Amino acid sequence: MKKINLMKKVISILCVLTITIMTLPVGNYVSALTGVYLGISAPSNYNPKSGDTINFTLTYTGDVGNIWLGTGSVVLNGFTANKSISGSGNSRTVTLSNLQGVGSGKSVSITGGTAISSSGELSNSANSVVSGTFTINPATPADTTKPVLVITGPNPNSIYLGQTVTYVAKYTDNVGIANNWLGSGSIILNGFTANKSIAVSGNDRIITLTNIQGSIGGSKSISITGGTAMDAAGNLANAANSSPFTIVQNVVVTDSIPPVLVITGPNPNSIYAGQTVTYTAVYTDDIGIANIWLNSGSIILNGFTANIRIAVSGNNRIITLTNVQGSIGGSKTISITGGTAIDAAGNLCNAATSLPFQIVQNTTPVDPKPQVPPVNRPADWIENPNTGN
Ligand SMILES: [Ca+2]
Ligand SMILES: [Ca+2]
Repeated sequence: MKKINLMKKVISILCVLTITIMTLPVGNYVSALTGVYLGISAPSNYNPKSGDTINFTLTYTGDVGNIWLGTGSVVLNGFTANKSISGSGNSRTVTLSNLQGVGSGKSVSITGGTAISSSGELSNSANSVVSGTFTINPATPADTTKPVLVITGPNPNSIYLGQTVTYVAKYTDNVGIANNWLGSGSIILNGFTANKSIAVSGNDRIITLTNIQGSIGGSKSISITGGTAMDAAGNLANAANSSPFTIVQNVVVTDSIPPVLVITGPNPNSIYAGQTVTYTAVYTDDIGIANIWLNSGSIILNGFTANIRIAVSGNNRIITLTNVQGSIGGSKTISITGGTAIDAAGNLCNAATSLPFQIVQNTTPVDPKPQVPPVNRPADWIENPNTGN
C-alpha cells in the first residue's frame, strides 16, 4: 500500500509540473488558449532629445474582457515626462512629452493587471511588460554666438567741408537678428561734426552724415557702441569702428554772394549850373564779375537834368554828367537800378544811390577878363570860373 501511495504521489507531482510548464509565459506573451495578454511596441523614436515627445502602442490580445490602463500603470525607467493615454478597442497609445533625463537605456514598464479576461484573469499578472530601450539626447545647444556688426564705407572717402558721407552698419547672426535699436546716440563721430540720419534696409542700417565740419585732413571715422542689436537668445552685438574718410578742402566752391555796386563821388560836390559832375560806379564780387551792362537807362538823376556819358575802366564805370541843370541847392544825387552786373553763378548786383552834390549858383558867372583862348587851347575853349583855366 505504501508503494502504491508513493506512486500516486509521484504521478500527481508530475501532472502538476506538466500543467505548470505548459502555462508558463514565453517572452511578453503567454502561449495559452485563455486569458488576456499585453504587448508593447518599440519606441516611436530611439533617439529623442530633451523636451521631445515619443509614444508606444500597447496591444491587448486573447480573451480581453476589460482594460483599465491608467497613467499610474505607466512606469518611466530613468527619466521624467508628461504621460497621456489614448486609443480604443484593444489598442492604447501611451504618449510621453517633454522628455527629461539625458542618457541611454531608458525604457517604459506597464505594470501587470491593466486588463482582465472575461473569465476573471488579469493581464500579465505575473510580470509587468517592459519596452525596448531608447536614449534621450541633449536638446539643441543654446545660441551663445553674438550678432556681428561690421561698418562698411565710407562713401565717398574724400569730401569737401559741408558735404555728405554715408556708412552702412551690417548686422548678421548665426541664428537671426531679433532686435535692432541703433539710434543716433550710439553713433560716435571721431574728429568731425555732422547731422546724422539712419535708414532701415533689412538688417542693415544706412547712416547718412550731412554738413560735415572739421579740420582739413583724414582720420575722420565713426564708432558704433556695443549692444545695438540682439539675437533671440539675448546675445548683444559688438561695438565697431569704421574706416576713415578725408576732408580735402576748407570751403565748398559755390557762389551765393552777389556782386556789390558802390557809387563813389561826386567830383566835384559843388558846381555852378551848366557844369559837369562825375561819379564812379565800382563793381566788386567775392569770386569775380562776369558781366556789367550799365547804360544811361539804368542811371536815375534825382533833382536835376544832365547829359550822361559812361566810360569803361575795368570793373569801374565812370559816369560823366555834363550841363547839369536844376534848382540852386544840394541833395542832387544819382541812383543806379539793381541788376546792372552779374557774377558767374548768376547773382545780380544791388541798386545804389550816390552821395549828393549841390548847385551853388544859377548860372556860370561872367568872367570879367576877355574870353581870349590862351595859347594851346582849342577854339571852343571856355574858362572854368572856379579855376581860371
Ligand atoms: Ca546668435
Ligand atoms: Ca559772387
